[in-house]
Amino acid sequence: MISVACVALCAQAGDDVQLYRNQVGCYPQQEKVVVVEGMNPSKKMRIITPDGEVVKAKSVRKAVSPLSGKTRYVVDLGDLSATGDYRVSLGTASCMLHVSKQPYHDIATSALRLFYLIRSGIPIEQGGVYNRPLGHADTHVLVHNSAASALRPAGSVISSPYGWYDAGDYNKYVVNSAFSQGLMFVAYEQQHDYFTTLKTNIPESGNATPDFLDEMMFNLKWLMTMQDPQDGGVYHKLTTPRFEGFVMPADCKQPRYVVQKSVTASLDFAAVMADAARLFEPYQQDYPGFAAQAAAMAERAYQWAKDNPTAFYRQSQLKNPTISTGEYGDRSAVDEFFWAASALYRLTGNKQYMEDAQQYKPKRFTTPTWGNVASLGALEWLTETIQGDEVLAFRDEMRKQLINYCEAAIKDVEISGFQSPYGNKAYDFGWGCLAEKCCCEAVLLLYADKLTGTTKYRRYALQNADYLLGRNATGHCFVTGFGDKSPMHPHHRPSAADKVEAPFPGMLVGGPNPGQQDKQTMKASYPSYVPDESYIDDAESYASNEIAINWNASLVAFLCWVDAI
Ligand SMILES: [Ca+2]
Ligand SMILES: [Ca+2]
Repeated sequence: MISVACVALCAQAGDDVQLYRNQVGCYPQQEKVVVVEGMNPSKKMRIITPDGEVVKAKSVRKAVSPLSGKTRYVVDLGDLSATGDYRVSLGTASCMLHVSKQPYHDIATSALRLFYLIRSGIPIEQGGVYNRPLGHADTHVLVHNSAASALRPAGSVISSPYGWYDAGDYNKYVVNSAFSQGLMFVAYEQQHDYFTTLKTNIPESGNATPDFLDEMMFNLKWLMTMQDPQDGGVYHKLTTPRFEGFVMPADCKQPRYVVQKSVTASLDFAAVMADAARLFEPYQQDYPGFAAQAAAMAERAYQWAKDNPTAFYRQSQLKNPTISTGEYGDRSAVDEFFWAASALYRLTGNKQYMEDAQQYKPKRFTTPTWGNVASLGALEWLTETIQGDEVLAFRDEMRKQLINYCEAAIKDVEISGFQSPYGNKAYDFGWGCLAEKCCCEAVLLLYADKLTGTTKYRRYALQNADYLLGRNATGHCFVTGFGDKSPMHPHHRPSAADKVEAPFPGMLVGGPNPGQQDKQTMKASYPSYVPDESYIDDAESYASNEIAINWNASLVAFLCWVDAI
């Protein structure tokens, strides 16, 4: 809810003409829309084609934002199917729209390559200006008293190297990294040919395994060390007691711990190891024995979760030392049980997993998040490789749920403020919304097309790309290193500490978040409380400008999929 005073102020601020458009680029056949603020563009907008021809816009529609009360105009530029740069001008404002055959290739590749740049426990030597020495070897990690077991009492030392740094910080969290991999595995399976040939210039680019899987393996190697070999339970995270300052990895000195085993970490681990066991099967040459080992680890972790179904991670109960880093807490493991049982059924065909999945299945399709992974479970059933009558019935149910979800998502596009499924409701905005809502919604739309053999939903998925890359109320392209107005100061420790002006490229920031949970600790103020404008490009803003592996995973799943089709 916004105040009357704000509406009046916002309405007056319209002297400047603003043009909002996708700053990265469009396909020749993609819908081309510019959103205008500050002037009615009817008859006054000029569009100059790459050949210098002046053409008229196809249509103009007025849209009043339910979030800010601002009046905007949604302009459909028309077909514009020739490749090249189109100049759009109105009053004193002008912008370029790039049309090309592979507009998303660079940004998609960069989003995936980001995972190389944030690898932990190795020196980065193929990162150009982002090269850095080894930090966080994690060969001397302490077992916290909350995680103690007979063979690993409190204070024992284990080795738990590699994996990706989670987000703006330097810790490694099982829940989030397993979720991130699960989400990217969905895209990998559905666009297999694309991913198997994609090169990302990483140390493993010369081997016989797709670079995508090599990158996944870098995190899987770490994940495997997070299972207690004695009982199969999985530590919730590997962490310092407190967040480090804004320093480089090599300068971090706090001790690192593994903490309490949790039901959610164990189940997410089980699901992603089951998926990995399947997906790495053909790549024994580079990773001998991995598939069998991952399958066995997955089943043990699942059994531990069945034996400890209420072992939720409770950070506030941890003492000596207390732990104050990201909690990734959860109150329901029903969705995690569903994902893990589904993935394990797919891997093993064991009826017990089918029965468990039936017990835990969701009633409707939801956008996947680290705390609610039910849809990752549903997608396990939607692949064509699972056979059998019982499976087909299950599959049909999940398919209906997905289509219902997609129909609801696209319902109001033709009256929306930015011509997109995402971004029209206040609840579209919150911590991590650009990933958890905008990108993940688009992935599900693309999935529905693939599943039903149509191209109906593709248009809407691309509209979310337009939103993400500049056609939104802030005018930002929300991926670092791309577009002409993108975040320069993400909440990301190495980007802030490395003395390189530009942040790591290919990072998706959290985005507009009216919750502003960080405002008390920031020197700067947010420009607005309006949900779709509550964003600030400030390194202190962890609530709107942080980066995270699950967010980049959704960007990879989305943009690589788009690039593939
Ligand atoms: Ca490779
Ligand atoms: Ca959950």
